[in-house]
Amino acid sequence: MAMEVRMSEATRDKSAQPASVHGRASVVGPPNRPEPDRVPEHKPPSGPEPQRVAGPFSGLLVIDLTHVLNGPFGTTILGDLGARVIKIERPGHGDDTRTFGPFFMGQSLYFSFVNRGKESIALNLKAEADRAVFLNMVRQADILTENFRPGAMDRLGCSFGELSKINPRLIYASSTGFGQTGPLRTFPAYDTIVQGMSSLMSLTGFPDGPPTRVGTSVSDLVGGTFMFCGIAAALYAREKTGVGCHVDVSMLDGTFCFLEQGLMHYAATGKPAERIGNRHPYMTPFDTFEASDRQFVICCGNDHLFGELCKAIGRPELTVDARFLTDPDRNKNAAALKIEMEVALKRQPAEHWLKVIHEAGVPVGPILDSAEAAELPQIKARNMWIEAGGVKMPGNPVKLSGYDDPPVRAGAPALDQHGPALRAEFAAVDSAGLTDGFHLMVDALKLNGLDTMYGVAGIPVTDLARLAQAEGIRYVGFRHEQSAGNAAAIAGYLTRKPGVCLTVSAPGFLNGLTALANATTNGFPMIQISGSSDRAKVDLQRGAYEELDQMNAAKPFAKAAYRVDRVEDIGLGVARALRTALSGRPGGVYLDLPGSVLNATLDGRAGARSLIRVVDPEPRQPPAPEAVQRALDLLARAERPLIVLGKGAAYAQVDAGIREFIEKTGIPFQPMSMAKGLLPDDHPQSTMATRSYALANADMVMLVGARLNWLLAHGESPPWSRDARFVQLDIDPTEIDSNRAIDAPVVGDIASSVSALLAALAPGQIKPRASWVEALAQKKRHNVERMAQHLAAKHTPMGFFGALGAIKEVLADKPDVFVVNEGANTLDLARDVLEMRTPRKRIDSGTWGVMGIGMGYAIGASVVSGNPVVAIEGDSAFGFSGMEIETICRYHLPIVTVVFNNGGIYRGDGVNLAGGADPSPTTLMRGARYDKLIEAFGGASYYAVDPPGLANALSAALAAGEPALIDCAIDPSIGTESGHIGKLNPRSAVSVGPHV
Ligand code: TZD
Ligand code: MG
Repeated sequence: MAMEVRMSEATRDKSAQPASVHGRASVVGPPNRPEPDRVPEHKPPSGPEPQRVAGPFSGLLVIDLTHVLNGPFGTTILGDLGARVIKIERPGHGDDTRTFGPFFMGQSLYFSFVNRGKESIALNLKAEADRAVFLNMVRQADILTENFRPGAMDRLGCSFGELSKINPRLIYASSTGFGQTGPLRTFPAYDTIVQGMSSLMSLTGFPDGPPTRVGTSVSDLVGGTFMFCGIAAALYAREKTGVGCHVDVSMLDGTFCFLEQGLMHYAATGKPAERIGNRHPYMTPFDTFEASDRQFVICCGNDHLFGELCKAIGRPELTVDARFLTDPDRNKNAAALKIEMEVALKRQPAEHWLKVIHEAGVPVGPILDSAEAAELPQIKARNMWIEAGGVKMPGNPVKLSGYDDPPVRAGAPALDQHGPALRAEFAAVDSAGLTDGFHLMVDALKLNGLDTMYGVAGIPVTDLARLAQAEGIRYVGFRHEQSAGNAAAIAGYLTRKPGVCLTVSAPGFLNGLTALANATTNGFPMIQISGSSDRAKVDLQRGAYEELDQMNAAKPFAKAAYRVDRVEDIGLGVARALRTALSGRPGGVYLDLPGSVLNATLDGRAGARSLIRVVDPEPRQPPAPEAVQRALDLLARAERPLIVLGKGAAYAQVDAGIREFIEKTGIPFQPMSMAKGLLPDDHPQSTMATRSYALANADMVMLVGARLNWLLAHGESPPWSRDARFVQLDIDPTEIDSNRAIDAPVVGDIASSVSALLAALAPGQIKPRASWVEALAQKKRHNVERMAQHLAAKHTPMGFFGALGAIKEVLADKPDVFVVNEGANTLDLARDVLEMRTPRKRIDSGTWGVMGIGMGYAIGASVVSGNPVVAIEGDSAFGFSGMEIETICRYHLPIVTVVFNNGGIYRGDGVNLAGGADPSPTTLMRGARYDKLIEAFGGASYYAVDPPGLANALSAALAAGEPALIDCAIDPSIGTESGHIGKLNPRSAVSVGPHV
């Protein structure tokens, strides 16, 4: 360490220096001029002001009601990092610190140091006109900060609760002396009070001296610092929840958690720690030492360094002195050691020792005064002594790569300097205090945390989409409503928050309806909001533009369909849609919004009052205790039990509980397609590789969020054993006995049911026979070996197994990748081959076996998670939503679409039985190159003809993290008609001709 700083005795007399001129790099710190009573007028520097610096928080608006030190310190960091900070001050007087010294160039440096770069407006929040400006600011703000005593903001009608009604995304940060709760909440606090009360003062100073305040207002500053941290955390949370929260930090909490060894000592011994001056409590020598001219610091953390130090100062014999052999010895004899060391140290000046000890590799440093610290080259090199508004002050301590950290910043504002401009900017836009259906719809969605919309714009919802985006809702625009609806549906499945799909009237509505119906069938929560035409014309069938009685058309296809007929009912409509979509078995809800309701106006206050924040939209529904007992009793009697996990179990997000029940009981489990990964596919209890044997031989089956529909052969024999008995966990009582007698129904939400089962389960109560477990294991080994042979096939043209083997390998170490899957052979074989390791990462054609979900699901999954997605698509399946490739490219989503191109539905070699020129009904374009499609939109294209080529393409595409499409040439002659469900495919017994 080249200690370049000169340690002059004092800069204390430098106040005689003339004040330097604004703008020159040589500006030196403030002269400590005694000030008369008069408060000098704050003069902002003339000339062009430096602009606000771009930073990670650029675009954020902060309404800063904090004053004095702790809050302003925190909001200055927000401003330094790019946020726009508007400081609201009392008219006439402004922030108290405007009158605090020291003054320089007419500015209070106390004020300027913690208010640089902010805008100032003087507002009286009790005056109607000022209040309107303030509330308009709040409507647009991201963050509000205040450091009044708890209760003061409530009295102004500006509590977190009140303000979040008009802006649910508002992050409201309160930094106070003692916090918003507890007996001292309303006590006045200043830094020294908190330093005293926190015990910081009792720990500061020398044992023989009095308790001492730390040399700066650390308790104040720590409050501001934690307020900044809280705001940053709340911003991150808001990204996920769409709503703001109340950040509550206090000076006492912040200081208390800084006490470090003071509290460790108390925790270890029950006695308070004592002041020990500059010494370290557990390391010696670690202290200040006297050289011939001044004190300096040595920090010696271990015995080795102590040896080096003794050598360097010419006292090697100290290392063998019994009093100083080890750190604990030296701790005990710290005073004696200090005397011994100083005998040597006092012979030379500090500068000498700094060099010599540093060269010996022992940490050492000078004790600088503030003038010397400010002039440290290190401080300069880090832009920590900057110029703002013509005065020198500390810079921004938070450096981020990729963002400028300029040495000259905008200065602190004069009181109300920006008042006129801000009043104009935030003049009551809705001067009549009006709102309308568009705004209320957006507010209602935001209030309930619905932060993303998937849709296609047009009459009459264009402005709704536009406004939603302007107000912070993420709008993802699609090419077809069905895909938008599918994206909303899968977002609902993954987040347990209904996905919102926005459609235009009649045709757009109908396009979206297929997705709504599919979501309902699958139990995914979603809300389709559709604009609709003039009711008066529709109801008399007068031929309105896009005329359709949408609400009634939607009813059979949705869990519920509602229409909002009056603008003041928008809040109610959203609340009903949200609760219906989420509660009980989740599903799709239709909400009809006539254009006339969207542009109807309403008094702003009445509008705000009409909104509903839905409380507990998905209430727990615990099962009856006797039902739980009955289920456990039955399972205890089983010899060959089997648990079947459905996507209801995956949706519940109680992964740990389900795993615990399965592992505690040792029952083998069979995951349904979308439940794969709930426990990893390579879990020893998984029967994934031996499904038919497990189904045929189980004597007791426990269904968890899985229905006995066609996907489980209606519970019939075969494939099930005729004698098997069933336990069923489901939230919907009408699901019980739907196909076969259920011996032990457990009706309740999956989370509550699983925890009730776990709570009532006695150790060892349930135990599958060893012979059952062994038989399954043996079958599994056999099938896994057989599968490995299929997968190793590397011939050209590729078969399904060869291609899937390549994909399996690439995905093996990427458990976070979503796998979207549709097709017939492509679906059935990929389900069997691709192993899933984490919950809810496989999403596919689901209950209906529907084609066309691919791109919508991929986009929805990517938007809500940010994770990469691999969509494995049959060539026919891909065609249903292929145009959304453009959407993927437009939003730069990390989605890799792999088209299994076998030239047709099931296979590519179908024959026209009439012998004509037309291709057969199952034939698609031979030699089509789907990879060329994505080139039109700037995505990455790959063409793979063999498994190694496919593996390379997929690895490269995933590594790039960009939209990509891989056309994967599959042998056209190897697919099976209808994949694994050929028996559901009726075939003419009469017609003749070759069947593939
Ligand atoms: N339309 C819709 C909406 N869903 C469907 N399931 C079908 C039609 C019928 N269908 C299937 O059940 S699978 C399939 C269709 C058209 C396509 C199979 O061909 P593919 O897959 O290319 O996607 P493979 O790998 O060639 O079998
Ligand atoms: Mg195909």
